[in-house]
Amino acid sequence: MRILVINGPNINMLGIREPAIYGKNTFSDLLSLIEQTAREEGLDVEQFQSNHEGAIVDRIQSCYGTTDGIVINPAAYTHTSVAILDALKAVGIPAVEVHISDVDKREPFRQISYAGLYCEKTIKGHGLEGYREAILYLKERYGQ
Ligand code: CA2
Repeated sequence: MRILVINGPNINMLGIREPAIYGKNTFSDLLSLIEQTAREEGLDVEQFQSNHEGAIVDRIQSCYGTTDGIVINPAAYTHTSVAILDALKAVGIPAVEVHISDVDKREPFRQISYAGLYCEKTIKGHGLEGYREAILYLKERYGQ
């Protein structure tokens, strides 16, 4: 099973500031956790991070016909990007939204999610572990 994990803007800065919200782990720790999950579960997992909305749209489009599931943390674009929502709808691939923090307990603007209107599940506030949960969910639901 082929899964793409997409991380949006500033996720590459994890661990540098705001540990009370996002924890002390770094982006490199996140990459390792996802690689380890892929190895343990026998999955083909690719990772992509970008600070640019159009690059994320391009990467989602490139999944068409090649990828079985998408795990996406669109970061700040969660709350603004109709383009990312439309790209997810266009490719029609099962997707799970992940947020490291519990966005429901933060500022009101973080409680709106455009990508979440497409994703069949949202995992929030479970820290980096949320990515593992999302991958396992896709494997259980769509893997053979
Ligand atoms: O909780 C999440 O995973 C978020 O998607 C993270 C985004 C935020 O804009 C969303 O509302 C919720 C932020 C990504 C990382 O931002 C950093 C900020 C300071 C230091 C390091 C990373």
